[in-house]
Amino acid sequence: MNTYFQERSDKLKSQYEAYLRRPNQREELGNGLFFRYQNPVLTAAHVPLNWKYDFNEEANPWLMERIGINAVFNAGAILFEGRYILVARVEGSDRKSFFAVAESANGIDGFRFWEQPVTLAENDEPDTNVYDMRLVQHEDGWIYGLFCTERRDPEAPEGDQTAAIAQCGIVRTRDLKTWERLPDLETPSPQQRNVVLHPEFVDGKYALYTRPQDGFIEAGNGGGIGFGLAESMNPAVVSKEVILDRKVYHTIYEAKNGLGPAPLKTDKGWLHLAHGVRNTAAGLRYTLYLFMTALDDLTRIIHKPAGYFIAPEGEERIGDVSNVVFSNGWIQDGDRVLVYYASSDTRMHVAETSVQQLIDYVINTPEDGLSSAASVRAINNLIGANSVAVS
Ligand code: M1P
Repeated sequence: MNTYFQERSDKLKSQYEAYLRRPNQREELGNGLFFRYQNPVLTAAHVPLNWKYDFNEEANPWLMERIGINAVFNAGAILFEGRYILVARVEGSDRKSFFAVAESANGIDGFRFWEQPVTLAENDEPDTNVYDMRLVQHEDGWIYGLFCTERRDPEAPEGDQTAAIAQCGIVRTRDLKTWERLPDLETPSPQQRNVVLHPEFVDGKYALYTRPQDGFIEAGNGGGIGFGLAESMNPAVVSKEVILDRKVYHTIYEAKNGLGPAPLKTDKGWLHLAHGVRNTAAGLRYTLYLFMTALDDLTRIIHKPAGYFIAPEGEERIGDVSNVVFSNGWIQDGDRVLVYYASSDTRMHVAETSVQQLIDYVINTPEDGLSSAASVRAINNLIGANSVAVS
């Protein structure tokens, strides 16, 4: 073995181990809603070296990367057999995404990918790209993974190689190792992204949150986060969608929105985490927001704080698609809630909070008054209440 190869191999391996063993520190003060952590929890640098390098010296004397990994983001999350599991969207340098499972003992650091990425069966119409899996432990006993499957638009002219059709692909598993592919979700809408399965039956049916959209990027007349029922998941057919959370002029969800992970059940209602998208001169800005729906009617929003819950900060603002935070996974462990969010379509982070904090936040934060005057009134109300409190 030549010295160059040996030294390079040793350095790559020790650098990789040191990176994976980095402890993660919680930020000191926070905003009272959640705590950020110092380091991202999962990045392209976590991808095992043997997914990228050929370690055969004869075949690869320069020990060069044979397969490039571009980013790790938008992970579904689940607590499974006491382990914190992320099913991440791993994107290669060829721009194709695939799923890979990573686990950690505490959910904060030490995430390691399993030996191999998920091998996803294909349906009759093969996927070109798959991404953004939402994991749900359903009361029927299966763990479902709902994800976006994307294929080139067959109607697109030859000169247009960007037009795509997005739909909801579905898999289910009991062990996160063997995944059964089910038919794609059927809905009345031309395209779907950000589809989420509700964990409980509703009137004996499967309940799905949808995000109907007219085109690949534009939600268009789709209107917002939708909701529909399906008799079965094999195949899953939603024949009627209602919009439960609409896009609204001059808000953080004026351009589009979409549900994040499946909602958490609390004694006050279902807690939902979603992303909202607004337009800016610098392009789209994605932030995360929360709302709560009634326990007896999943389509009735009972609390919705104004503005965002998490927005990109510092290095989170920069990446392949800058000014984006996106979440499709959170884990509740007793009262503790770990919110896994990706920044700028590049890396995964965690924010730590609790069910009690989230309930307090959604119930007691003023709603969006939808005008500057209403925002000033909300601040003056708070100043007034504070002056009574201190006098
Ligand atoms: O690039 C930001 C996000 O854009 C899409 O989300 P949405 O359909 O709500 O616009 C998705 O491609 C998502 O993966 C991506 O993070």
